[in-house]
Amino acid sequence: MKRFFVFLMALLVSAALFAGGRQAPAASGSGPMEISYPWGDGYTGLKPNPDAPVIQRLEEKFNVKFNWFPVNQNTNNEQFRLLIASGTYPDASIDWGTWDWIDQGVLRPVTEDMIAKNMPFYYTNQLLKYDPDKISLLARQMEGGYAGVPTMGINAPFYRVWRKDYLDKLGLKVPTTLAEFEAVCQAIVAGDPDGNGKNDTWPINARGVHPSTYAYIFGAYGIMPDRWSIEDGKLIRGYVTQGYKEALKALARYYKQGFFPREFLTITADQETAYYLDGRIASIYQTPYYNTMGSVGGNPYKLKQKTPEVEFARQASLTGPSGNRSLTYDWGSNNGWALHFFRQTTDEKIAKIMQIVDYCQSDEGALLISKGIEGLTYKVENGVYTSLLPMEELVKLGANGGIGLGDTELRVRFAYGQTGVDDYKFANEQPVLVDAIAKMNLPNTKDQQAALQVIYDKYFADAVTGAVDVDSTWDRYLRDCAAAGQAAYTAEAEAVYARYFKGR
Ligand SMILES: [Ca+2]
Repeated sequence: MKRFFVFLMALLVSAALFAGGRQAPAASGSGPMEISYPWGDGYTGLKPNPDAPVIQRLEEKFNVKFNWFPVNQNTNNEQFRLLIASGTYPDASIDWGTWDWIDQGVLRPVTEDMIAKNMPFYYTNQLLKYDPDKISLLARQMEGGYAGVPTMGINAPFYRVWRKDYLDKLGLKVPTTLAEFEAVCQAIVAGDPDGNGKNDTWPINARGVHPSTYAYIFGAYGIMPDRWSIEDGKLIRGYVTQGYKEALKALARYYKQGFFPREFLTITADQETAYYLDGRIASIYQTPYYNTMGSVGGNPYKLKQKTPEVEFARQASLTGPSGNRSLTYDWGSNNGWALHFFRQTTDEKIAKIMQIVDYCQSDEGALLISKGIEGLTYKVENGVYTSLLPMEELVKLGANGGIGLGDTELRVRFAYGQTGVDDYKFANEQPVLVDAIAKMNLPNTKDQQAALQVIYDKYFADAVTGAVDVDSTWDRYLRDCAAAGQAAYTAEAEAVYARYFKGR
């Protein structure tokens, strides 16, 4: 999952060690406001040059001077945390440490009014548009307001991409119901879509025990194992629902029929990619970050490079056994990233930083920090933006990174082109399960949660591989969960829900 988040934050700030060369401005009232802020490339930690033209434009526009905070929270998170723990803070940072920062008492809260006033673009076009119930904000409540401004933009719900050439070869259509899905998978297992004379194609991918890989089947039964949903007015963890039980039985059936590799519990991402690029896997279920054809890091793109004649077809959410469309998986309001303001940051600075971040979300600002300056770092022809320099050079000039607080359509277009925009729109049409309390911290039952996760994961593996029969062991599994503290865990979630979310 870490790789996903790093990818998610590709446009986001990371800190970089700034080795000098930049003069500190005078601390007079009329001079530029100094802002300590992490900046740099999310993958490499590369930092802009002292005279980077993109940075200078931002500084002039807002009458500020950036000082780079010395550690990268993305590529050196441990040291970043050590600095925070020792009382050395930037003025602001975009990172995933919200609940630790609350515990440590190092944050300054923000209010919704401050966000609406200083970040009108983000507030209207991102937060209210993609998280209308403001779950991501409510999950960050602390004394005096909210513990930062949540990352929220176009969501990236998982969907399935089929090898359309394989379906065509076997006379199959993209399934629209769960029953059709199983029939298509059976036909692929029994067939030879790649024509190598062997029945050696898996219809779907599967890797490890994390629910995201299997969300298509969990969602068909209306639940996500690792999310809280509301049943009869009560919070319930997906792992102990009847829907989960039914989904496990389906997965056990899929495993038995050879729908995915036998070694799915231990398979590495690299091995899965190798199978896919060898034509051994007929469909993958992923976020558009990975499965849009515009994503050069994604497997469909890599396969098309290797085997140009492949064709792809997207699968919309299936109609499940209840007649409802399957829910799918995303991080949307359930993501851990936010813009934080630290203890010493003044009200004036908070407002200014909010305005800068908001500008960088707008089309004009996103163009500046993503692509840089026309003629210097990019050109536009027929609506297509082309970078004029290698990535490392762009970063040095201040482009290709900077500040980002969630994807906008323009950011998606810059990253993945029109095909990416189309794929994101498709993904956003799929229904998702919104966690009732998002990533809200439940600190009083940490031990129970750790013990329960061990039980959940073991039962998942045993059930899917057929080591245990689900029908005859389900009650024992629920008793094991009860003995490990499921009730206390749920009660804490209930209390948090009642206090912070219910009726808001
Ligand atoms: Ca074959």
